[in-house]
Amino acid sequence: ENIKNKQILVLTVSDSCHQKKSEDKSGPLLESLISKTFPNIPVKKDLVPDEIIEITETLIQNCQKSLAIFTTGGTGFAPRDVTPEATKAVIQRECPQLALAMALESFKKTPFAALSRAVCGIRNQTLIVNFPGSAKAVKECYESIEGILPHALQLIN
Ligand code: MTE
Ligand code: CU1
Repeated sequence: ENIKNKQILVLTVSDSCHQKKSEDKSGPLLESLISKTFPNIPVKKDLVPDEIIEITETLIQNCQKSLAIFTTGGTGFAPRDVTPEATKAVIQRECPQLALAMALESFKKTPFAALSRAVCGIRNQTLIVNFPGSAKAVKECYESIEGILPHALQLIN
């Protein structure tokens, strides 16, 4: 397929946002950050609850048309935090150093970075990156990998 026709997906994983009990701030923030890095690529948004089946299905359904999928939320230690497990279930190649790059920068900001279990990997020609749920964490983590993303996507395609 033509890389020019591909999108980037921002997937918010949150029970409370899905139930409309809270407003999704991290998804729109991530969308605007990505749009600045990739002004010519359409960025789409989706929102699913913290359910492993819904996360994996959404990841699989979007991979073919997406250069990358960035998730936010569900990476922590709470019983319903299953985004890393859903990600591991669909990726074929893990990219542990990408997660490490985010962790190293995050530790400069907060020791609570240790509470994210974020996973990064590749399914076919799609890069999948987990971010924590808070807008603060999204900004910090995105900024730590922004500079390497264009080359990463170039290599995959
Ligand atoms: N990483 C950065 N850079 N900045 C942060 O504020 N918050 C942490 C961590 N990673 C944080 C961060 C906290 S408090 C938690 S609980 C975990 O991400 C998991 O967040 P999640 O369950 O919303 O995905
Ligand atoms: Cu936390």
